Formats: sequence, structure tokens, C-alpha cells
Amino acid sequence: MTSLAELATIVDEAASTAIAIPQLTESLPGLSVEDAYAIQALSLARRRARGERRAGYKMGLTSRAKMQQVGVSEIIWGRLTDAMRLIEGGDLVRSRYVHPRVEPEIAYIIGKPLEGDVSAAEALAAVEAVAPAMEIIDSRYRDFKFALPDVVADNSSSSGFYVGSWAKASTDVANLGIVMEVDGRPVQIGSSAAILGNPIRSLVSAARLVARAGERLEPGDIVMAGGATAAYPLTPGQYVRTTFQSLGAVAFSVVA
Ligand code: OOG
Ligand code: MG
Repeated sequence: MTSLAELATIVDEAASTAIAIPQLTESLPGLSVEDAYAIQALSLARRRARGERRAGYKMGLTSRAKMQQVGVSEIIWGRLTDAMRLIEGGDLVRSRYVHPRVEPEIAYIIGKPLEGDVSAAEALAAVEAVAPAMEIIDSRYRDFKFALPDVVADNSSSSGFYVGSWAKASTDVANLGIVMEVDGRPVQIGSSAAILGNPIRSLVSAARLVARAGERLEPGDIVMAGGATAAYPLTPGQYVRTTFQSLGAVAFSVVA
């Protein structure tokens, strides 16, 4: 029997070395989602022991496009650290990842604690500001293939995030047009409404789901609402820019 701590070491080392691993469920077909979240927490504890600091949470598989792309249809979540935050407008170093993809998201920053079962109005009242964002996801599993417990253990593929300019919490982000371009060519076109009908519902889910792990959304936490479209693969030389109606754009370049 491999312990949860050993499994956490395996996923954490795969993330830090960018060397792909087989799915955990290949050798442990009975791995539960509950144990997978415990592995995720233990792998994050290793990151914190190396000096990384809590930055918030990411929600995943909150849109149909994302669920279809990876073949898993349950909302998942992961933890963000300051080391995952990337500089908007800067360079993304491709060699730090196994097979990175980018997806357009909406980011919230929390102003007041938010915990457990809350309404959309209560969630919105806890928001300090909202911003256009992009997430870099990088499954540590070979061929970007996984089952639900695998992806959860792997911190829900979380590897980096870009946040654009913060806008007032009262900004209506329910149904904003989104165009993600690579080298000036649109590669994904969508709407923020693809995120559970309204991205605020992702925040409602975040409050409820992290409470199961005994946690709550704290002031200063960033919450990534989940990809509004399918993710797009990254290769060196690309310039990626996503424009969000009323919120502005977020961009970065990919280098080797
Ligand atoms: C899982 C993570 C999903 C999102 O925004 O839906 C996610 C994956 O696609 O690898 O980050
Ligand atoms: Mg995402």
C-alpha cells in the first residue's frame, strides 16, 4: 500500500520537475475522491514547506466545454500559491511545464470571509474586485489523460495564473464576450456565461466545496472561476491575448 503522503510526493515531484507520471488510478483503481483531496492537501503542504504562500483557489470543470475536453463532468477545485502567479504581459517559460494549456477565466478577489452554503448575493457581497484572467493548466499525467481522483490529487492541473486589471465588484460579468487569440488569430470564442450560467455561481461552489475540507475563502484570496472555453495548447513563440468585453485584455508570450 502506498500512503497518501507518498502519493503527494509523487504528484508534487512531477509538478516541480515537469516530468509526466502515470495516472494514480492505474495502480490504485479504488482511489477515492476524498483521498485524492487529502493527497492534494499534502502536496500543497510540501509547497508551503518550501516557502510558497497561499494565494487562493481555482475552480475547475465549471463549463460544459471544459468537461467535454477532459471527459470528467464534476466540478473540482485546487489551491493556488503565490509561486503560480505569472506576470501579465510577461513571458511563460514552456520548459517548466509538461504540456501546458491556456484557458480564459474570470478572477475574483475576496474582501470578506466566505464559508459554506451561501447565496449568489452573499458571495457577491464578499467580493472585493473582479478581473479578466487566464489560467495555465498542466496535467502531470501522461497525454493529459486522467480520471476524477487523478486530477484532484494533481491539484486540479493548476500550474499558473494571470490576472488583468481589477474592476469594481459591482461590474456585471454574467455574460461577457471573450475572444482568446494566438498570434492575432482567434482560437477560442465564448462568453463568461459558459461558467455555470454566471461565474458568481463558481464562487458559491467554491465556498461550499472548500468548507468540506474545513477551509473558507479568506480576504485577499484570489478565486479563479474556471475556464469559459476549452483550453488551448502552448508552444514557444506564441503570443496569447484574451479580450474580455468591458474588462479589458490579458496577454503573455511563450518562450522556450
Ligand atoms: C482540469 C482543470 C480544469 C478549468 O478551468 O476547468 C480547469 C484540466 O482541465 O486539466 O482548470
Ligand atoms: Mg482552469
